[in-house]
Amino acid sequence: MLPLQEVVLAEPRGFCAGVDRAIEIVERALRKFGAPIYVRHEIVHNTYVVNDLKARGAVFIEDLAEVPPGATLVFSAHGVSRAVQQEARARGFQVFDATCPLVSKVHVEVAKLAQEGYEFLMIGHKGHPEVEGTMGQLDHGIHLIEDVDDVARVQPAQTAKLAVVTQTTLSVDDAAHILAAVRARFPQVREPKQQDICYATQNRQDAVKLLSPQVDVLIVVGSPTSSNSNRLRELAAKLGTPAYMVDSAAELQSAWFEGAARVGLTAGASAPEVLVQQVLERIKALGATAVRRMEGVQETVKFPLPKGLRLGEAA
Ligand code: 0CJ
Ligand code: F3S
Repeated sequence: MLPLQEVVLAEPRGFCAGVDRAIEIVERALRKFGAPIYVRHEIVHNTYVVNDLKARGAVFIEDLAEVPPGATLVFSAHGVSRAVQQEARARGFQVFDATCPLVSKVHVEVAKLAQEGYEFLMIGHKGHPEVEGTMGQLDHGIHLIEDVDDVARVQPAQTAKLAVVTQTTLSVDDAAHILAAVRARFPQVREPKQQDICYATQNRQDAVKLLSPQVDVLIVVGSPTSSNSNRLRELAAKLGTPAYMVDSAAELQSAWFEGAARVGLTAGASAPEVLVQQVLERIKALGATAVRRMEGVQETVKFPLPKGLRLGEAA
């Protein structure tokens, strides 16, 4: 059996521009207005990030009924429905919207096409907050598609004006497969000019595709609730590489590395680099001697902060 030798770090991995911005919004709100800052849903799906912000005075809630009058409220990176926006406005909260601009773009597209009379198919995972937020841009006329069977089952009221949108953090390959079934059944369907799956999801999956065949086991740092992190683990497994997702270094099991010479290491878009480094140290302690960074796309995307939280702005 080969001893553990090398850890190969995926590139890119970890935080995307939308996650950076969302966390910074909560941090700046805490600094500017003081605790408590209410956050609707986990700001991003990561246990470490959420616990860290909790310790600094963020209060995570699911229902706006839990927010007291006069509070400052942040919407999570995954976005919210119109109903949630309206309720927040009606109750007079000071709101900072940390919805990723790439999710907001999908919301705007849905609202615009709905005005033109379009009905929608949304490819996504049931119960995911992004899906609830995007579907919740409309009162009706948006149908959830989770798989190819749903494509066969869906019954739009009309098909002349039908558009398809997707969650931003899907498996690129699964989404393409479902989209092919949508096109086959509804050849006239209108598709986004640029796919709704975001650059960060695409890049992290591309990196895992390159890395998986080079390693004997792949570790993904990410929380169980994180869609994009789960997709990375799943992708490696589909490519035949044993893959495990961990929320922290403490979850690593030495048995996973038995007979493995090379370990791949990546992180979902919501998983902080500090956790990657802790996982790396643990794998080194198990015997890995070399660390290599794979070549990969350099991401330069950066999103502006919302008004009221920008540097140099008057209070
Ligand atoms: O939905 C998003 C705008 C992605 C946010 C970053 O990732 P995460 O793990 O919080 O969310 P997903 O479950 O959507 O991957
Ligand atoms: Fe936005 Fe994609 Fe990150 S939608 S929050 S850039 S995973």
